[in-house]
This record gives sequence, C-alpha cells and structure tokens, in this order.
Amino acid sequence: MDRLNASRTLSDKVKAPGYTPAEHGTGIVHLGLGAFLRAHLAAYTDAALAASGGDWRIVGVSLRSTAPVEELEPQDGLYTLIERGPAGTNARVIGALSGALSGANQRAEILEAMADPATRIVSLTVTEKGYGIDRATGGADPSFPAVAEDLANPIAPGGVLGLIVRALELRRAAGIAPFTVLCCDNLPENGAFLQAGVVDFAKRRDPDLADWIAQSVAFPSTMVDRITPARTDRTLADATALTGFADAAAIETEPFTQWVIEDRFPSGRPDWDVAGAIFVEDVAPYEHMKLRMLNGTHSMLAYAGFLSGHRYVRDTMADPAMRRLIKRHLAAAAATLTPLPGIDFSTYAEELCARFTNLEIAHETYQIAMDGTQKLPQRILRPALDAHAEGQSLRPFAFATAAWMRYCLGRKDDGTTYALRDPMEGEISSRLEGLTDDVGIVEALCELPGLFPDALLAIPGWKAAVTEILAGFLQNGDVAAIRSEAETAEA
Ligand code: CS2
Repeated sequence: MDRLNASRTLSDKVKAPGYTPAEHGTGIVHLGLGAFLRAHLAAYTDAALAASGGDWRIVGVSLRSTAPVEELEPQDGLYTLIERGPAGTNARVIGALSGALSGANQRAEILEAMADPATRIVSLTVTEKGYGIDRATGGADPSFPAVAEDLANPIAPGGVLGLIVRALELRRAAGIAPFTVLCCDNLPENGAFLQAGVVDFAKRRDPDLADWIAQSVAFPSTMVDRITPARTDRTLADATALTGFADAAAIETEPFTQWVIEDRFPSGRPDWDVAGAIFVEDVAPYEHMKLRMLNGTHSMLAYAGFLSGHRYVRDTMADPAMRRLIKRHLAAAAATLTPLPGIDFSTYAEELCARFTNLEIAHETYQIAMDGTQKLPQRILRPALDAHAEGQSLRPFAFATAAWMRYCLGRKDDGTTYALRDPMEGEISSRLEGLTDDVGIVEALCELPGLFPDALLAIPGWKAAVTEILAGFLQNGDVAAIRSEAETAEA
C-alpha cells in the first residue's frame, strides 16, 4: 500500500488541505510531536492557513523519540485527522506540519530551527511532567535529568528549558527578535509557569540574559481542550480506508475543540480565530474551569473507573454509580470557580457529560490515570483548598484522592497488577512497600515531597475523610466502595 504524501490524489472521502502546503513557510517550532499537537494546534493552524495564508507552518519536535519523525517524514508531514462523534465520522488531511525533528539525533537542527528568524512562535505540549520546573519554587529543577544535563552543557541542550534559553540567547546575539513561547499543557497559568522556569534557568547561566528574557519574551497563557485518545489499529485502518493510502501518522479525536488564548504575540501569529480560537485578556478563569471540571473529573473517573473494571471513559458513564460520582465531582469543581461572564457552569458540565459519553471515542481510563502526581495538585488538591475556604464539602475531592491512593497500590481486587506510570512511581512504591493499613498508606502518600499542600493537610478532617474512604476500598472492595460512595452522593 502506498504511503500518503504530497504527490497523492486523495479520495473524496477525506477533506484535503485548503491550500498548497509547500507554498507556505515555517513560522512555528512545536516541542512535543504527539497526538494532541496533531488534533489541536496543527488543526487550528491548518484552518488559518486555508483562510488567510501566511508562513505559519509548524516544525514538530519530538524531544526523545524518533518514531514521530519516521511516521511523518515519508508523508511530507501530512496526516489524517479523524473526528468521531455521535453525528458520524469526519476526516481531513492536515498540511500544517512542514517538518519533523527528533531530539534523539537532531539537537543541532532543532536549535537551528528555533533560532531561525522565520520562527516567531515556539509552542509546547510536553505533558505536565516534561518541563523540569519545580512546582514548589517555580524555578528550574536541577534534580530533573534534562535540566541538570543542559545546565552542564548549555550549548547543546536537549530539554525544554535548555532549548528555549539557548535559542533565545542565539537570537539575542544575532539581533533577531525573540519568539513568543506558547505553553499548551494542562497547567494553571501555564504561560507564567513556563516563563518563571525559563527565566530561572537562564539566571543560573547568565543573569543578563535572564533579565532580557523576562523583559522581552512573551509567554501568553492558554487553555486548550480536545479529548484525544491514543491511536489504535482502527485509527490507522480507517485512515487508509478514507484517504486511499497508508498513513502511519493518523490520529483520531472528538468533534469538540476549544482554545482560549491571551493575545500577546509581539512577532505575530496565525489567524487562529478563523478556526474558532478565542482571544481574551486573562485566560486564568477559563483554565480553572477546564482543569477543575474536565480534567479533575477525568482524574477521579480514571482512578475509580479503572479500579471498577472500566476500560474506557464512556464505560464509566454507563455505570450508574460512576455517573453519579462524575456529576457530583463536576458540581463540586464548578462551585470552586469564580463566575465567567457568558458561561453557565451547569451547561458546561452537561456538555462534558455528553463528551465523556461519546461512544465513538475509546479513551482509556488507564491513559488518564498516568502521571497522577503531576495532575492532582491543579485538578484536585487546589480545588479542595478553595472548596474548604468557601465552606463547601471536601468529600468529592477526598474521594478522588482516596481513589488515587488505592490506585497507587498497583493491583486490582482480582489480583491483577499494573504499572503506575508516574515520574514518582519508584518513590510511591517504596513508601507503600509492606503497608496494608489505610492510615499507613494515607500517611505515606501525604508525605510525598511537594505533592500535598501543607494548608490542605492542616485542614481538620481532610486526612480523616481520605482515610475513611480508602478504608472502604480496602475492606469492601473497589466496586462496593464506589457504589456506597455514590449512594451518599446527592442525585
Ligand atoms: C486527560 C486530558 O489524560 C488526561 O489527563 O484529562 O488529556 C484531557 O483529555 C484533555 O485535557 C482534554 O482537553
């Protein structure tokens, strides 16, 4: 079967790019060449290129793996984006990627692309754990391997902070205006978060450079949203059926997509608004809404759902006990938010339930359960603190936390074991070794460095609630514990 590439004539079952990709230069370097880039930023850029042109194609960078380069290079960066929803399947071929590079063997080329005057934006989706920023201090974390390596060898960096700082240094030395840095990961105030890490990393090398970055580089915050499960064989088979060619880079996603961005792009940006991106002064309230309602509920349902035997998010929505807990969590998360003009949080919650119910999307609870220590703070623990400050019940947040703790034990009730897949998995397992009692487990996990805010641990009743819920899991089994929690939840 021939591979998809720029010389192919596509079948009419798929929408081709509405422009000639090769006629548009590169304006963006994106770090993190995964499914989310392909379903979100690249799709918006593709629509912007079709509507108003410009040299805004994207060089995608995979920091460690060479696999995405092997998928995309032979296809001239083209790939099929399949949208699956209740109204059917839609597919388009995206032409926004102009190249793909891997940090495994192309570090010099990556820096060259970032330092190129044509590059006006460096965007990122490297997941919460990919930055090497210490959440407690906000600075670069020298215990993070890529940070340590790049501080030791700043001329040939391979990590996020090292690459951004070195590329900015090269631009400054050459008199080239800096690029705008656009963090697209699910972190609160993600622009300010990345800015603090980058400036601190630079300070450790050259305080003058750090000052220049702090003063002249824009780091707009952004809220990104599109549920994009890991690709399966069905994705690839459907891409072939739709395009008529083999496509090793295809991905699938839901029809819904949302992007709210602070409009601070001193060197310009694509017309992402034509594809529906919303530009606002302050993105924080949107980020909180999405992180706490969508992602917070996702994490809760991932742990509780996985433990009750549900492979996919859609299966949790079909389980009456889980559905009740999902609705309870959405309402509790909404109650921690400041009102957003024009947005009704209960309508947003209903839309989320509909999205979670999408039968065409096979989004694994095990996928979402990954990296809990990186997700819990902004999704569950901060909201718990705010709920407490507002005099609201801590119970839904304590339940999500207890479900995560139960999950950290690494085995289901039927004895099957699974990998935790968390950057702190080694530390979690060694702390839990030999522990079987609820109090011991809660204590051990609450003491993980940097995870639980002191203010939360100081709330009378917090640990007791988590311990009581965990005891239910351990004594009655997961399914029974979840059912009994749901019975206490208001309908
Ligand atoms: C999910 C997100 O895996 C996870 O942690 O909660 O990837 C979620 O699907 C996206 O943020 C949706 O926009």
